[in-house]
Amino acid sequence: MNLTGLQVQEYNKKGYLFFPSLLDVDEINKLKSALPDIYNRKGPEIIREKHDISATRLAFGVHVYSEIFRRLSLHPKILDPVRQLLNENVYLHQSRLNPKQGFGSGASWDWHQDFPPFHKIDGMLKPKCIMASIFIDDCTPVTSPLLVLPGSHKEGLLTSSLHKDAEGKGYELHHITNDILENLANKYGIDPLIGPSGSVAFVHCNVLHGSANNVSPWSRSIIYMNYNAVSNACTEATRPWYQNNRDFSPLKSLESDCIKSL
Ligand SMILES: O=C(O)CCC(=O)C(=O)O
Repeated sequence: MNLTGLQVQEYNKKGYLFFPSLLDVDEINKLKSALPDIYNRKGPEIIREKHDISATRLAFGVHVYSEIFRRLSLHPKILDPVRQLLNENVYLHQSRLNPKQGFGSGASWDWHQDFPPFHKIDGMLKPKCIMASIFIDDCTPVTSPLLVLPGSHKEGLLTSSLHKDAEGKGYELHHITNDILENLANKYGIDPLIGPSGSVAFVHCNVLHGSANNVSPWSRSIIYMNYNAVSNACTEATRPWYQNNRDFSPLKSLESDCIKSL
């Protein structure tokens, strides 16, 4: 898939591009059928919700242990636009699946950029990294969609403080203060990413984003694939394989039927 010049301009301006229904229903149904096995895994790559340990908050590294998600990470509709936007070869730094379960189990995400932990912990030099966000479920106004500040990537690395989960492991976020959020939200506004399952957003790693808890009865799963430019490969190896992939080999797209043919 080739982006037009206008689409590249829009990405540079807003820090994200959104494609409704980029993947079709058959592809999404195949991806959905792999979810129960992923959520039943017992390893440290599966992070539980603090207030409800029966609910998965994040499944890291899905492209490593799920063949269908590995293929998704190499799908030409995902990988080709990422390579075009970064203008070079890429590898997958991190993948994480967020089921955002309903009935309040899927808790909120404080406002953050993805780049700070990549930079400060994993040694990623520049923000040459894109979060491809693939909707596994419909994301609607009532299922607590991902909220982004369009254009906020232009602010660069914001002042933030490191937050770790209760056990001091699992995942790291760098929260910003309310003052910074208010300033930037007044300047840029806030866009909800809304669309049917199969929609895809390509988001710059410095775009400020967050979400509220999901009190609807429906889950709204999104898989986030964070691709980094090969020339920008990380230099630190403190975090585990499922958060900081150390294989920097340039990725090659598969055929467009790579999911359907499985
Ligand atoms: O899916 C969400 O609600 C937010 C997840 C998020 O912000 C992240 O994984 O960086």
